[in-house]
Amino acid sequence: MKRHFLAFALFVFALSAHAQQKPNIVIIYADDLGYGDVSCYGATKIKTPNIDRVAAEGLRYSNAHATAATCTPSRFSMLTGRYAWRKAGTGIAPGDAALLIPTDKVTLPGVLQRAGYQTGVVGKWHLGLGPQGGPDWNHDIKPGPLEIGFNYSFLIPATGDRVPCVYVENHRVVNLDPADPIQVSYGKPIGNEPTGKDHPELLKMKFSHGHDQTIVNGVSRIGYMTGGKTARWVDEEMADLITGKANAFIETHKKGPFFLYFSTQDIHVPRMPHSRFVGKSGMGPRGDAILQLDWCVGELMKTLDRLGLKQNTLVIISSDNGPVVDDGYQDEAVTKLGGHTPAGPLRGGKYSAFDAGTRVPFIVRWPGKVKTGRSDALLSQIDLLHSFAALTGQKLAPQEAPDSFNSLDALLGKDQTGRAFVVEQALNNTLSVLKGNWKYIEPGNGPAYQKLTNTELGNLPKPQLYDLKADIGERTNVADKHPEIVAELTTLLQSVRDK
Ligand code: NG6
Ligand code: CA
Repeated sequence: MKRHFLAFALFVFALSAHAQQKPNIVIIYADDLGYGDVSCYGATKIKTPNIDRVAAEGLRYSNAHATAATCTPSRFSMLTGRYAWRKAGTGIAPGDAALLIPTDKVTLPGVLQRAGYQTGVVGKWHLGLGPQGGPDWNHDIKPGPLEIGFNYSFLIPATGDRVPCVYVENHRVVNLDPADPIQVSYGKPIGNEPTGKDHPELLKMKFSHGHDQTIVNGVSRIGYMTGGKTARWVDEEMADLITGKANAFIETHKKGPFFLYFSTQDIHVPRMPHSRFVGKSGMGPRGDAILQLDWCVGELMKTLDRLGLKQNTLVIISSDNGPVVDDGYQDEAVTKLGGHTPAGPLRGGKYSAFDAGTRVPFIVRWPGKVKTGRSDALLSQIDLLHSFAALTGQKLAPQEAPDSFNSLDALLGKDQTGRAFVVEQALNNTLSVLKGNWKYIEPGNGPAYQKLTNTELGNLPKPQLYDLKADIGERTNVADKHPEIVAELTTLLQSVRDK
């Protein structure tokens, strides 16, 4: 009797072990979080204990890159495995853009869906929705995430600072009253609701540049909207709400395998964290939003722990682009910075061709499977697609996700070298290549400096070459001293372009 029970128990154990072979995958994707914005990357003026704990239990990468220095192209590249600059119209998307990702090509969630994963996206989307001409917010909004490989979506359609300020769950705006339909315009004003430009006295968060159109929740936004009153979000509740949706997704799919793309709005503008974080960082709303982001990470990790999923879940924490301090609202980010360096030792920031544009925190945790410590391997988020295909035993045809390489060994900490090179895309589409110690920025006529955000964009009419080993802050252009390296990297970049 006892023996039978033992055999049965072993059988059940083997079955469940088999069913759990494929790890769950959670990507926590912060918005505008800089290389120096968290304490495990050297920040001393702010503490991020939850992110630090994940890093301590996993691998912290020193040389991992978003594909671009702004949101839409970064996310497009990560989800499609194809450089956004190959496709026109993939720059920072207006809130009424049509879906930018083709529905007939391989995608990151699609690859995992094919491998039997339940796939969900919760949070910021910013990749357009609906057919050419943009979405009809009052009916089924598609194509969208569900048409490119996600089984579930709960979205901030564009960004926190763009209309429409409503959530979209699967194909529908949440809490929409059909008697009060939503209209959105990125051209002429529509409706008669107050704008920030005409009624600054109504604002609880004033704009510093741009962001002076329709006022929602006391904050003026980019774009005009009317209607949808019952559906409008409250920025201060956003983190709690989306964290709850993400936890619910994990709970629902705890049997696994599942893939969750949790795309937080923090720390993008408008920085309007919940009142329990207000004033807690001493750095104003930008710092408080970092604390809120850290809290979200903690909540998700608690859920994994509670459900016994920690061991079999691969967690990634990263950011879509580098940091910016004043991104359009008077939120004291500049005056209260207090010696904090959002980009760490790097030059530039969000929008920039300098390394702070794309080199971001990147942490991988998979207990027992991923080594712990620090990795200096060169990594690009565009490789997640191919790496996850490899992880789940799938082969991709050469034309599928053409720019995504299999970097699984680097991701798991088995390979300390990583990619041969990384291509970075800045605002204005200036491209750079990072290879070994060298960083090459192609010549361009874009502005060198963006005054409103105080960003060094890194554009120069002549080639730039930096020796990152000696000069991580890209201070000394050594292109004249090393014409052969400039030539090699120019050719390399051209070959990637021509591919
Ligand atoms: C810029 C916005 C900025 C931010 C950015 C997109 C103005 C003046 N600035 O155009 O606030 O929304 O777009 O950020 O409107 S991203 O992280 O989504 O790429
Ligand atoms: Ca961003």
